[in-house]
Amino acid sequence: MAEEKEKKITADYDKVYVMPEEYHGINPDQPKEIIREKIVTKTKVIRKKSRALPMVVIVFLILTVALLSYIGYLIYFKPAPEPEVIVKVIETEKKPEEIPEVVEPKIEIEPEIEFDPATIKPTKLSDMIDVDGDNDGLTDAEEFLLETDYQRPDSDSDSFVDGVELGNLYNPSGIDPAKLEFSGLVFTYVNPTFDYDLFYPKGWFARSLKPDNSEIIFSSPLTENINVLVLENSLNLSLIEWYTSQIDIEKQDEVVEFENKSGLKGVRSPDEFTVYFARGEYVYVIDYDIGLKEKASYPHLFELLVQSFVFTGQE
Ligand SMILES: [Ca+2]
Ligand SMILES: [Ca+2]
Repeated sequence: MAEEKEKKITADYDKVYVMPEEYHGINPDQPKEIIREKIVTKTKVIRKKSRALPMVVIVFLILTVALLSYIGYLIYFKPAPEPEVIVKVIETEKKPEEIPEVVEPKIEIEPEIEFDPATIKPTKLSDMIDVDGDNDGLTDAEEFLLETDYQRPDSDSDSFVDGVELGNLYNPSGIDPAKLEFSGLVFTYVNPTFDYDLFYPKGWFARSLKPDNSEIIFSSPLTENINVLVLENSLNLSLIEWYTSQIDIEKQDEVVEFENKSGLKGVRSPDEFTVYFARGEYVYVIDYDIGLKEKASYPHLFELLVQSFVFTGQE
């Protein structure tokens, strides 16, 4: 029995010996257990190798697939390069040091003009009269309102020049009606509170600035105004007394008195822009305001108000 086993092992050995080289190196003279153990060990190694081979192939395939996937990713999903225009913008962008320095415009400040009394414009009304083309005593602006011929001194050919006629409250634009108050060229303003009347030219507007009618403004088309104010004179001073009490004592010799066409005595201011009348406990002031204008367009119409001013009612 043992011999048969040994023959069989020997036969197996012969078979093993012609097996692949993995079985080389087994000494047939070694004890059979050792030979068997080596054979078993080698067989396990071969089996391990036979199992490791597919794993290598699988890993190789996985790596290959991964590599191909990465290549595909690089080909199809590689981020696009930044647009060239951005690069150009960056290239053309000026460096801070290349930005030209901003030069602020120089502002020339005019020196303040020192006040010099010698340069003051003349303040006397008679020195500031506007254009009077035909030299008839009415400015061109006044002749427009009075419908006279600004190129003919005697518009109605009655031998009286236009300015003289107006100054005497006559109609300079026609013989009939001769009186200015009936000509339609002027209106009569009646103050119901302080009892006075006066003429003012058509085309002007009369307006009370205070509820008690103590301040009336007559507005012209050329932003010139005539104001008529009523002031308190509670001491019932005469006009001269009241006026001199309002001005510096050294100027009291300059008081200019006059009498208007109604026979009313008044006082003119030295600059001729203001006239004063007085009655009872009130003083009446007629003031010509030309604002900032250098020429007075309506000086003779201002005189119309002054000359036509009259008190009404009882004192
Ligand atoms: Ca004239
Ligand atoms: Ca005339």
